[in-house]
Amino acid sequence: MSDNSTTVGSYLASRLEEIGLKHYFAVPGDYNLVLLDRLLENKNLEMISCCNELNAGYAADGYCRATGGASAVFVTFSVGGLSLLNAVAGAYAEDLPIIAVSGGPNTNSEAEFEMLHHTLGLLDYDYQRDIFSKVTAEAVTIHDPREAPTQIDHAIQTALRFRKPVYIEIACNIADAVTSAPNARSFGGPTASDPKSLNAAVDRAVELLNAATKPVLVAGVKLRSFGAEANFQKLADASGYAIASMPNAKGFFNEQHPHYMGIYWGPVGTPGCGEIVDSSDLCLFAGGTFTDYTTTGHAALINPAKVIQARPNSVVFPNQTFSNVKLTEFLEQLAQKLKPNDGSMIAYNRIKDEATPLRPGTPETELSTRQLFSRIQQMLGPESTVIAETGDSWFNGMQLELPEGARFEVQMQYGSIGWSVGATLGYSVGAPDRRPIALIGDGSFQLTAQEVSTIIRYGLKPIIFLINNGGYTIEVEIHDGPYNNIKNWNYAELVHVFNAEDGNGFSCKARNEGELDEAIKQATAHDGPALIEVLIHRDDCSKNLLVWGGHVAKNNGRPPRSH
Ligand code: TPU
Ligand code: MG
Repeated sequence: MSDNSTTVGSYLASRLEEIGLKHYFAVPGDYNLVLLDRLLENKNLEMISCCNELNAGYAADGYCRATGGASAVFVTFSVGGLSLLNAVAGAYAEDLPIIAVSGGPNTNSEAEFEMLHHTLGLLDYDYQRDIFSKVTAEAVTIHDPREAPTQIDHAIQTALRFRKPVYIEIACNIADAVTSAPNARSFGGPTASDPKSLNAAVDRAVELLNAATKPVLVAGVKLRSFGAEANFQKLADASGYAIASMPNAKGFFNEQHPHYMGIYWGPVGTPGCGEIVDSSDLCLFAGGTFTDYTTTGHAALINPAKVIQARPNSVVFPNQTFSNVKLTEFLEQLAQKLKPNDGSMIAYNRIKDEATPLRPGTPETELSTRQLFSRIQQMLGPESTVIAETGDSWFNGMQLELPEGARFEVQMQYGSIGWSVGATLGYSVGAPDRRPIALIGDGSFQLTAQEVSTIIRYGLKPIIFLINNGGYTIEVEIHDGPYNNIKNWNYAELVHVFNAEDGNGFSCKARNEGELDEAIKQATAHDGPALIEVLIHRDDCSKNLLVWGGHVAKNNGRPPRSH
């Protein structure tokens, strides 16, 4: 092979390295084995072998969250790809640039109308790419090695620019085919705003916000994906406004900031915070998304006439829209031009509640979620990342007060249970200097439990709180039935199963406060992964879940409209 040529597989590996990846997640199969051989030759990338493709996809999701960049996952055709699909759809919903790569049929198979294993048994060779095209920003099949560099580069660029997953299918006989060596180029993130539109949007916002008496600022989930957290912080400092975060943006703004009120989440938000946002005469939502979940069944009193929405690529005022304005540039310019106004902060200080610290019970006191979360609160430091699975963990996790530097991860747009086990794996790989604390309900854990084995295999060190409340409590509060009961497991014992002869996982069960304190002490001191199974009464859940469940049920239960 000459100096300016390489193989398609090696080309892809080099590009992944160039955009900052140090790892990728994989499950092998005969359609991708040669591709994996080429990847393994790149010593700057490490393969993380997962138990199944869904979990590998969730791990790739967690890796993006940890690094702020892209991630990659490699699977085999159809049996692997379609299993990965749900995680990629989640990444689409959550604006995470996963590069999903599948091996594909030999290029001669299509030409010769061959029936193939792992397929639907039809002479259709494109269906997996077609399916992925719905959940990615770009889906390509590589059949001609000469086209591979253009296709790969374009897909990677698309993922980074739009913060969405992309799908690359590489025919199994093409991974090893010769193509151009990668040439120098850069892969940029989102493009710049249209200057005219940006200026006009900033002028309009300055005019309206400077005229308001009690303006507030709310952080939304798109701030991070679109690189706008730092400029949001600048705007918060410069404006003096009271600041709230939407639930899926928890931790994107420093919770220790003197102007931070709490979580804006309708009736289940931080007491006082919603009242200030809803009574404000003008509210700037930066990167917010307004779903039934983030607004508690649309019970948050958002009045469109008093809202400016800064979106990733546009700014929407009550009666005016400016397109091609990038969120981060808009916030940066506003920070330079707004006149400070602490009207909303003064109003908040008048009504805010001082939290009353919870006193511990005796060592024999049966565990409650409140006591559990007051212990988790004490564990948090600047290096902590809390990963909260769908379930009561959302509501209890949301009430934790994050020290400066601590982070919080939640998959609230997509809400696919089981996500957090894979995401904890991927997050731990992507951020080796942080120690994730994962809050996982028993029901969710049962979907993806085996990936704890991969966490053990690679010696990662998250602390998992497995909350055994005997069922799908969040579902109980939305709509109960016998389907919300689950089979109990000996969750703590699973770690021994996965440890087998060489693993170093620690686990134990905590039934009361004394056992919990001891468990946390041991888990924290353990130099390896830890799982604490906490036994919680089936009816013990946060007040906020009860309220939220009622609102979501009401929203789901609206009768059909008659036509
Ligand atoms: O704290 P808790 O008991 O609510 O959490 P747990 O035990 O993890 O239960 C979660 C229950 C749940 C279900 C069954 N939450 N959402 N669902 C519906 C659902 C089903 N399948 C997927 C993949 N995602 C879902 N959100
Ligand atoms: Mg449960």
